[in-house]
Amino acid sequence: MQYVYSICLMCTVRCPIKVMVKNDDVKLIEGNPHVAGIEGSICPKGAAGVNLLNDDQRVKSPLIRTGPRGAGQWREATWEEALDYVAEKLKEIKEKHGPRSIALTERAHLNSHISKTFMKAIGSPNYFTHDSCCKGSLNTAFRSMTGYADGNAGLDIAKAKHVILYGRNYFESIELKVVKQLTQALDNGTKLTYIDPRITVTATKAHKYHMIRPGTDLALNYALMHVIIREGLYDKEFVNRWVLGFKALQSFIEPYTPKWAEQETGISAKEIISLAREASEVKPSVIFHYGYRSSHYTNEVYFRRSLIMLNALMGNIEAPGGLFFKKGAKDAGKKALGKLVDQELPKVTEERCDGVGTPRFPTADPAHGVVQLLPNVILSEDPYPIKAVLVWRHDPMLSIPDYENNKQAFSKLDLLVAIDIHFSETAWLADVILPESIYLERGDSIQEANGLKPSLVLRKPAVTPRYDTRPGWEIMKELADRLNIGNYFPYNSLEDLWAYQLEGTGISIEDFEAKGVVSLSKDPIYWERQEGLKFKTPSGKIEFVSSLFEKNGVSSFPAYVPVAPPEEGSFRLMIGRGIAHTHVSTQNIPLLNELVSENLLWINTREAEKLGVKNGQMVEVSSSRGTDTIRAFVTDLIHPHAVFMLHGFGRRVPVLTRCHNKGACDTLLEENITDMVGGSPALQHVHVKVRPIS
Ligand SMILES: Nc1nc2c(c(=O)[nH]1)N[C@H]1C(S)=C(S)[C@@H](COP(=O)(O)OP(=O)(O)OC[C@H]3O[C@@H](n4cnc5c(=O)[nH]c(N)nc54)[C@H](O)[C@@H]3O)O[C@H]1N2
Ligand SMILES: Nc1nc2c(c(=O)[nH]1)N[C@H]1C(S)=C(S)[C@@H](COP(=O)(O)OP(=O)(O)OC[C@H]3O[C@@H](n4cnc5c(=O)[nH]c(N)nc54)[C@H](O)[C@@H]3O)O[C@H]1N2
Ligand code: SF4
Ligand SMILES: [Mo]
Repeated sequence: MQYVYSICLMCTVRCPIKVMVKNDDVKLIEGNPHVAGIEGSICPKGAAGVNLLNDDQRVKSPLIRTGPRGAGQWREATWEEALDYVAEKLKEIKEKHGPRSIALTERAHLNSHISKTFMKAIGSPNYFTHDSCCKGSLNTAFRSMTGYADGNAGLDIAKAKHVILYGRNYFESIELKVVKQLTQALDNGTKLTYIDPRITVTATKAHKYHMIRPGTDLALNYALMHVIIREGLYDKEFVNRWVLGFKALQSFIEPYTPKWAEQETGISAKEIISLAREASEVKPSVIFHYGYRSSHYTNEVYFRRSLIMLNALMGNIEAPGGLFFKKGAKDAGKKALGKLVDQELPKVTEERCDGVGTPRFPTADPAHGVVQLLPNVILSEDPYPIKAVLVWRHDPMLSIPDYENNKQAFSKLDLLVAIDIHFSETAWLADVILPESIYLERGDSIQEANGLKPSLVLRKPAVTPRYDTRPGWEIMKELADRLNIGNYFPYNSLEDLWAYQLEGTGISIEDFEAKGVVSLSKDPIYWERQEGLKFKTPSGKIEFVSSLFEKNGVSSFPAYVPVAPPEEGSFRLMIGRGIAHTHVSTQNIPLLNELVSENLLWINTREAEKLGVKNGQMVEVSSSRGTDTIRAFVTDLIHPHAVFMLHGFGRRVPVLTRCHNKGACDTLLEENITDMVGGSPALQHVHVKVRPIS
């Protein structure tokens, strides 16, 4: 028996793992016992990695399309053939339409420095990640107030005395380490308040639960701030020293009283006042959780900003039990890992096709783009044609709202390439599928795990590939060589790549041998709170009135506009994740499919009665974009204005036999509408009608 320390990739939380291997086969996957906060723990998806390894419905070799798009007609190709094919097509397209007509989109991952380098080297500005669809508006909220992206911030749940969660369903949409911290904190007396139009598992752990009317959390927050400021409950010293624009907030929230918010949210004024008081009592060790998924409504960015303001009013920045900024190698006095993208690379001068970072969309993050705008750019060719899209570890067909529109757009391309492990909906439509080896079969770039105690973590191969697959970093290098930009990829092996990253750090790859991680700091690193906070805004403060917004003519405090309640007989479609699955990745994995094989439509008991819908009955759900069928779950656990389903079901790809056509596809029903300040799609903007069908 042999043990290999690595990093899980059954979801992108990336927990450190310990893999038990015998005769080149994986016997068991556990959490890495040496990592504080993990200590051997694993979630159901992480444990099912063994099952993914041996899944015979994975993509087993490079495939080139031979029939119409999406018809499932492929020919197996050698790697040389498939890579040559892609490179030739890319050259042709670049020649004819310019490098900007090539886009790449990916779920940000450990090798993203490679894909960014690839795009810069070919001269295209059109690098996208999934970020906008997950939390673009949170990212913008953070950058507008602190100068940092949300990914640079963290929450010290372990030491908090009161945690307030707005639909952050930790106990189902998990982050293993935090679930453990929160469980421990609850045992130690931490208070939990949970706000969601739906009673989730997390709600059942809370001391207080509020069934808020969907889409009205911003009203709640304005009223909380109203009470906190009126009663002088905020941290005056912190606010005086570090906040820019407090006075503007003070006059802005004047009309937003608890009585007003009661009408809007359905939460009583008395409850709102007592939440404001209770939270303030334990400041600064109180957390108004600002996430996670923030692709809900068109005013999302202002809701996320209001959450950061609440934290600042509590003075919890860089305080134990509060909000902190993640520290990396440099903060620990060490050299950071080398990244390919830090090389001298050609300057890309073209504007992004989604307009991000230009006057057309100045506030969203050009480092990620706003990927849900891509389908309509492809269709309209405005501002210019996009002819080729490379997709790596991402399924935009399902992760961008409006499935039929996506299908039209991606079908219009001259070249669609998917680097995936499964037949994703995007891969199914592609010209070429380049199958990646799964995380247990490959190594990747070393991870910088930044936080209060930064560390480095290594993913390394536990076993050899089961099929004719390759690691993504090798696929990109092979493509780069064929496009004559191979000089920007100075590695020929995983060891070379690791050596490139580690150069000058004083750390060698052998240092990972014993525990799979290298710690960069023994003690937590905090900034000094009196004078040492390092906000990257022009003022050096937390900007309630944002320079980024004001200089682009965007208001920091627009008047509150309620989201429209559904008309009689319609419902707002809410979506989310469950404990057994990762987005759209795991529905066909046998063990996880056995746990949850279809999604259900949560519908309020009284509303179901009005429609004649019985528990367990099949219903038709329809929106302005499409229609699908699903089994009803009739329950008192959901607000009457909304229905809810898990994301990632109702799959169309027939060769995924275990999940094909099981449940309904949320993407098919959603409208592709964007928060044009923050950058997230308003995934829950859509209203649906429900009708019993059997
Ligand atoms: N309609 C709708 N859209 C959404 C959401 C929603 O709820 N509804 N949720 C949003 C959120 S929060 C997020 S984070 C995004 C997620 O969006 P995605 O990143 O698109 O979803 P995932 O399921 O994480 O993974 C996408 C693809 O990665 C592939 N994959 C898995 N492991 C590997 C690997 O090792 N290598 C390669 N090459 N491929 C791999 C999977 O097979 C899958 O096809 O979607 C967002 N979009
Ligand atoms: N098991 C599992 N865990 C995961 C993931 C996964 O795919 N599977 N993905 C990871 C990723 S990328 C992400 S982004 C996170 C997402 O983690 P969460 O942010 O916890 O996201 P969701 O599962 O989308 O849950 C959204 C919740 O918001 C509620 N909600 C809907 N509308 C409103 C509203 O108007 N107000 C309030 N207060 N609540 C509302 C819904 O009822 C639902 O319970 O999970 C991470 N963890
Ligand atoms: S939360 Fe589960 S699936 Fe995600 S990385 Fe951790 S162990 Fe793997
Ligand atoms: Mo996400």
